[in-house]
Amino acid sequence: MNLKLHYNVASTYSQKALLAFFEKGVPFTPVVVNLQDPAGRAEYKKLYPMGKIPLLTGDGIFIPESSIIIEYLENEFPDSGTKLIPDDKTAARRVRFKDRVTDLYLNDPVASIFFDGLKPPEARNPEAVAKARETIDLTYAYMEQALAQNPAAGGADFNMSDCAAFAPLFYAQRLHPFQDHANIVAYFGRLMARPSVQKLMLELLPALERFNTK
Ligand SMILES: N[C@@H](CCC(=O)N[C@@H](CS)C(=O)NCC(=O)O)C(=O)O
Repeated sequence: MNLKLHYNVASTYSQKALLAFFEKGVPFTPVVVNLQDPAGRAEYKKLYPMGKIPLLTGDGIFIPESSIIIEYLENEFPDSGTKLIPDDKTAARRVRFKDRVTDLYLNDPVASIFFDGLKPPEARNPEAVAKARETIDLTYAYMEQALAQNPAAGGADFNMSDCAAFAPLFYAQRLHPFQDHANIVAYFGRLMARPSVQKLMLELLPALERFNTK
């Protein structure tokens, strides 16, 4: 099957899907989408009116939403690479819960801070940024405690929620640092050491350099 992943490497949710593909070792055709370019955005919205990346297409499939893409990969390629969603239903529910917490209460607020910082000072929304920081602090507290109970998280025990956590933590290093949370620091170190993350870095770092020098 020819799977096409529509994504941009700078996008956190795209990174989540990319990590899942790399962990599972499933081949795909990359289709780079540039939502910062009005023409690129308009063109992409013809394909997916919601205009969100990542999106997976292929023979008879059209799958938006990073977690749903990962569910699809796990269903179609259960024996390939890392198992990202456990077979055991209770363990799977716990992974899905961590995935939701990570997307909603870490990724989204980190993205709010990032995009607010790109705006001219008069267009910024300090109240929304303060609220985002409050949410991230609550998530850090939750993660710190959850990681204390599972020191193998992101290492020997790697799953969909770890694909979700890498990108927001990567950007949070600068936007809302977590160095006071020893377990998160150690967890991020385990994520950085994964071959899938190293492979992602090869594409991400040059893209970020281009972004910063524009
Ligand atoms: N819940 C979606 C979120 C996807 C999302 O928000 N992607 C961002 C990039 S990281 C996007 O496409 N933003 C474009 C926009 O909102 O206009 C998922 O998990 O895939």
